[in-house]
Amino acid sequence: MRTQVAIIGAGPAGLLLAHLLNKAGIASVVLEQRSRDYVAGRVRAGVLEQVTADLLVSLGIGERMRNEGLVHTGTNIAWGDRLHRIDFSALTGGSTVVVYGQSEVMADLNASADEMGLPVIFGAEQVQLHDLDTARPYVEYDFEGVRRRLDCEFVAGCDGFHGVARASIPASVLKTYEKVYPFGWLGVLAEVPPVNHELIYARHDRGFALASMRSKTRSRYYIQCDLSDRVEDWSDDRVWDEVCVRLGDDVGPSVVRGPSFEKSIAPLRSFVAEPMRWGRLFLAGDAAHIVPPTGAKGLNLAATDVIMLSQALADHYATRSERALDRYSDRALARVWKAERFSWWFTMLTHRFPEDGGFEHRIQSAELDYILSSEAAQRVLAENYVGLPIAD
Ligand code: RFL
Ligand code: PHB
Repeated sequence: MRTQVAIIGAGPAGLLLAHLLNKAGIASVVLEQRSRDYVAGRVRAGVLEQVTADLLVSLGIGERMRNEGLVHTGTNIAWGDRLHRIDFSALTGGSTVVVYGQSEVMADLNASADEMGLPVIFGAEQVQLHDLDTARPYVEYDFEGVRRRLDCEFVAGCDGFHGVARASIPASVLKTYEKVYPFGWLGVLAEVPPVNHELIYARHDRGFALASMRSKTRSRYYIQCDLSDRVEDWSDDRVWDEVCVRLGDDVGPSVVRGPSFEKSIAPLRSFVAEPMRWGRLFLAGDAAHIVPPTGAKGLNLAATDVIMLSQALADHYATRSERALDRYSDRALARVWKAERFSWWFTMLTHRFPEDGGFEHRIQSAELDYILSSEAAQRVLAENYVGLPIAD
């Protein structure tokens, strides 16, 4: 089999790229090791930046998001038993975010890929990338028990943090930066109405909590937990008690409890691999970088990476020039590092750090106090949360 771009991974980055390339008249084949239901069913991101929402609309797959997504014009910080609102719209000249789950985005991307006949191969195992530093790279994989070969001109590594693409770049070329946080997030989904019409990020002495949602009848809550905690340690009652305490006296008592139907623990990490290109291989999304979820940036970064990558490939096929391809890594990384900075900062501001003494705690309180009393500081938060522009 032969194509122009072999895309490894059918998560948000891989499928969005397949759609973008198709729109630009560039052929691709997506190879995904897991099943379609597995990838689409993972409970992950919930907040789309304007640029991500606009991308879905421009690809003709924004219909359900427009009808069912919840547009939020602000967010809230619970601290010192009070709720403080950050008005994105007023602070940024009208920008908003859309609450629409990653599993819904995946369902829309898959349905539209089916309709358009985009080749997406689920169950492609043992993927290996070859000759990436030549003009004729190829990919080998097992499918239905047979080893197969896909010849291509470029490979897009959209295969997440544990994929093969980044690992195919020689260690002498790749530089990685990493920060691992000393806690995790326990997340639950429950069929109960959200406690508030917008998200609430809570800084509490017992640790961080986040009240989010998937719809007007489905809530998503997260609480900071120890890395050694297991899901079995957290009964629903214990989760709800902790959520209520951490959200503070203002909103805690209004939380509607109910049985959770998903409960998981995720570690928090910041990670960047540079460069995001080696020869004919280009990395995008979690394959190149991870952010702690506090800033809601992971899925959005995957979307903006593939916007830039599709532009570079389209420019290459139109002009046969290497210029845009050569610029991809620097251009993407400039935006990635700003999102890394914001996600790190928002995590440091709102979490309890086990090693912190009284000094760090007081500094955190002073910063929260400053932000909540300064319009300039709130604008910085708002501008980063709704998403920075994609620079040329
Ligand atoms: P993905 O989604 O990990 O997809 C990669 C795909 O590649 C496949 N794969 C392979 N395929 C073939 N061969 C191989 N060798 C392969 N190895 C891997 C995998 O099976 C998979 O299908 O990466 P992608 O596409 O870059 O997308 C990234 C996003 O999924 C991720 O950044 C977000 O979910 C992060 N995230 C959030 N992002 C936001 O923008 N807003 C949020 O509110 C938000 N909340 C979250 C989050 C992530 C979380 N967790 C669990 C990590 C909340 C949580 C709790
Ligand atoms: C979510 O709803 O899953 C969510 C929302 C905001 C975040 C992280 C996760 O910052």
